[in-house]
Amino acid sequence: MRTETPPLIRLEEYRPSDYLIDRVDLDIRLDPHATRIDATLALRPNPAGEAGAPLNLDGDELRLVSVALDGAPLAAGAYAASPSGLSLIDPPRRPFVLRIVTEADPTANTKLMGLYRSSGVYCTQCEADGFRRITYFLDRPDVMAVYTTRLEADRDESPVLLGNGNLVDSGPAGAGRHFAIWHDPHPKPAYLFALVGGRLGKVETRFTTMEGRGVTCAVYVEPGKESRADYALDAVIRSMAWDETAFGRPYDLDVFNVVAVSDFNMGAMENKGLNIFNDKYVLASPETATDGDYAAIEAIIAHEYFHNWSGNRVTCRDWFQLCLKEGLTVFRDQEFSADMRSRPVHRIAEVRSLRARQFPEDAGPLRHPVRPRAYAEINNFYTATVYDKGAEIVRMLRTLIGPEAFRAGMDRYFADNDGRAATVEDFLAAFATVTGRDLTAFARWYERPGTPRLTATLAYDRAAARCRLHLVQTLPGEAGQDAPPLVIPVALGLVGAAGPLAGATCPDVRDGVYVLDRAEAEIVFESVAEEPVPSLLRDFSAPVRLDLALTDAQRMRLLAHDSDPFNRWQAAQDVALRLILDPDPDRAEAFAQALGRFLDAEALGDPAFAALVLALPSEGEAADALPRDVDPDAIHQARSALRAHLGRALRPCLERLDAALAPAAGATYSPDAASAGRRSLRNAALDLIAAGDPELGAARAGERLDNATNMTDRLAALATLALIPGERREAALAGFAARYADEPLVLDKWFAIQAQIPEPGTLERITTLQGHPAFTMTNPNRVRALIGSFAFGNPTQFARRDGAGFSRVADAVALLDSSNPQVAARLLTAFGSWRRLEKSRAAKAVEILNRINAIPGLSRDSADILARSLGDG
Ligand code: B3K
Ligand code: ZN
Repeated sequence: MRTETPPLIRLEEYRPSDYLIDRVDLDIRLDPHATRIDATLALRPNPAGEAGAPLNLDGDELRLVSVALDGAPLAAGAYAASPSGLSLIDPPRRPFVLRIVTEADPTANTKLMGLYRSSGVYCTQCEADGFRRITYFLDRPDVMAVYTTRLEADRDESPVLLGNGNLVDSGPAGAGRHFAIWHDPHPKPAYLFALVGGRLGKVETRFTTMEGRGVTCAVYVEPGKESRADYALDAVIRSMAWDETAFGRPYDLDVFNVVAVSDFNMGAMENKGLNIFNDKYVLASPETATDGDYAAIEAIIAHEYFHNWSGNRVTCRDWFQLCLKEGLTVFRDQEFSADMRSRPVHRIAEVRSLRARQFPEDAGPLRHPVRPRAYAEINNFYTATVYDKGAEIVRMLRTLIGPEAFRAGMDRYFADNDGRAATVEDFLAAFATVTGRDLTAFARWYERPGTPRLTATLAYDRAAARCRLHLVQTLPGEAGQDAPPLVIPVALGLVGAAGPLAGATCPDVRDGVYVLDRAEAEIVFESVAEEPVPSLLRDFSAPVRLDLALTDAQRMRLLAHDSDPFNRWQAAQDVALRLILDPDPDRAEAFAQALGRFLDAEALGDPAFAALVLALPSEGEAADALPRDVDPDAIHQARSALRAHLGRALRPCLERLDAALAPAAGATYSPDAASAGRRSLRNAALDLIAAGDPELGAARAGERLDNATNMTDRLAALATLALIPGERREAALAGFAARYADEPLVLDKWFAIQAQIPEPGTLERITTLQGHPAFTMTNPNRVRALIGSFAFGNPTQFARRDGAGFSRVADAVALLDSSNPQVAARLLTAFGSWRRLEKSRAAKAVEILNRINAIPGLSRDSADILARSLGDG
């Protein structure tokens, strides 16, 4: 068994680089198997580094062809080279020029890091440490250089040649080849380098910035799919306009290019002026993409574009500061989506995703602070904690200081750090400066792992018309009260029998927010005319778990009367969650009645919101509410029973909604939020009808599938049908596959739906699907659709008692680990919550994790996840 764990890199050991690189000139001759990279680096000793230190350039699986210093080949003894590094033993103590020629085989690069080919298109992925797979370099974000890139390729194979920055020259290069020279005037770290070469179609348009700069914006896709890029291009333009209005940030180059590729390890990458995307987050048509896909495309286009300021102009000093760009940019894309769509609906979606992904991570062995203090493999830290909890910290900061001061602080941050590699301290300093506040206590959010618990109790004194709210904060696993408290903004209000209690006053609450900065506090409300129900953590004002003992009736009062949409939704979720964890037919019936009243009164007024109210907490969320002995089968049964009950009890109401929300005959599809909301409620209604009466549901879903005019309705119907075993399901699945045989991204949806069927037969189904002609382990989207959906989205079958589900995922990891360690390691994180499973399942999980751990030559990526998952966390 593996005994060594990968070595750790620690924040406290950060030192500035001994050398800096000011300019990089690249001459890259693209070839499928022998691409030549001729790099000229203008280096100088860093005044902040150690004088006379050896120069150690990073490399990863590199093949060195030649190296020269100031024009002369280096003597053999003057340097040491290996695939993973190039060192100059005694470099000059003055500025010098290194010319390094390496050769790479992009076709053989299955890790999809560095330079690789995707369906014949040359592309790159350099974050976090992929540039060192192209040439030897100081591959760290605080080394920033100005890049000029000459690309040369066969004209037929790669008519399109794209680089960072602006195009400065292009033309024929002889022998059927051509070249393009790109210059990026903005100094950048190597992780933002990119190139693309290939046969691509494009859509383009012009945008004029607030500064009057004309920008050509283009989206490049597989030829023939250009019309599917229109929505992404529109999202680019809307993002550019929004960042100017909301944050005063204009674009800073003459071109902005987005390229879609079909083999990509994650969603997209913010390379300067040349964003490279997983095609799943670019291509959309009503026939192939759901409303959810359109929303995701809009959000990710925006996210990558917003990085141009939060990440590129101001970058990170080191990878421990990852949340500085990611948390902030997620916050920015969330605000953008909220402005483009319904703010409360979007907020609820954000919190659902936080609870589904970040809360379990924060409660398991893979937990880490938003700013980690140590890592073995940085690519394993692109986590929900860094991204989503990171965004929540920025949101809390805005809540604490108010929107005007927040905007002033952001302006200050950009002004003070433009062109720099910054830290979390630099970020907070900007806000401290503009507000005059001390943010040291607030900064603890970046350092303390785990989801805090906020326990609240309310006591009402009728005679005095006064109520006291007692609040206590605790962090999980905290011994005693020694640890300093966090600063928790608690947005709150009191709700009476007919609505918010307007007359109640409390001097500690400002603008509806109480700031809890102690372990415990009591706040007093006066002039409270009737016994209220507290509405706490409105709009989910802090990423904490709230313990507040309310009766179902009190929660239903919040659903009916709270002014805060988030807490109205939360109230229904809380009742449902309790009913899943502790089933009770009478209370379920009362819940159904309350939901019925809510739906009748409001569903058609805000269908998207109503659909969220109808969506019960997921099985994962129910598991997450339990400290130990999680039995996924019991949760599944309880949740299904509750859905069946609601489906029966609400049937007439759901039928009415179904009819009222039916699209007009001949109506054309539009992905806008209002139309999407109507579809989501209508499909949620059908799904609940089917839960209550599977026979009827299957017939209706079959009909909807046949008559659907868009992918949203078609897929929703298929998902409903997939839960109802029988001939009809199999025929529908087969029909869908035949219809979309040439659409890999649509087949991914088909793989995912089947991988999530909560039946013992699913494993066998997955075996069959792994042999499907459209499936391949070499494409990350396929792997995530089939294996990922099973591991992360099918709790009963993944955690089967016999271990066969764990085993299946382990086999996939074993198969993938050497060819694509990043995707393998990501799959392994599905085991993150094993400790809370009931004993027999937990024992199987450990057995299987140990089995993977024993594989000789396991990647650092997987070894790191295993070491932490099996450690004492
Ligand atoms: N910054 C990239 C993620 C890079 C992941 C490296 N393993 C995409 C994003 O967050 O915008
Ligand atoms: Zn990002």
